[in-house]
Amino acid sequence: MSTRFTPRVLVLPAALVLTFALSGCALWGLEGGPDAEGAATPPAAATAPPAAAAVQGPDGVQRIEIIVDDELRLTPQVVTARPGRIELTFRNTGLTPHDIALRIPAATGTGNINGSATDTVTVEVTEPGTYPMPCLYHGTSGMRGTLEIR
Ligand SMILES: [Cu+2]
Repeated sequence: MSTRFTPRVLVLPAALVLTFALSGCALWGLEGGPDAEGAATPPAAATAPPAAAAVQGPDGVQRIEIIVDDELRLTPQVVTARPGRIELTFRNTGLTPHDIALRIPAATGTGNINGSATDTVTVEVTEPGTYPMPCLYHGTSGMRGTLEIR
């Protein structure tokens, strides 16, 4: 008389195990869980040394190219220059869009820079100081450069 009941007892635990396994995968997603090398890893600290914007022509404008990438870095992260006109060219070598703000009086930022795109901004800085260049999209992830006027 209990032979009709036995299959149900076996099916229920199997269904619970299957549900648990599937929800476990969905919970961690691509990050892979606590023991995996997941997306929770913060961006690598800047290791590139400061680089100086350089005058390259008769116009006296100091120029430098800054790479922005999918690792949420600016390379170089620290740009040095003398007071005067500085042309900053931001080249996005990745796929992730960025928007670099320039905390410099009277300067505008780049606006959106799509993957593989480039944006050039010229600023005039007369006062020596340290001027932040944060990414408006990834500032909370630490994506920030600095312009040092010496
Ligand atoms: Cu960004």
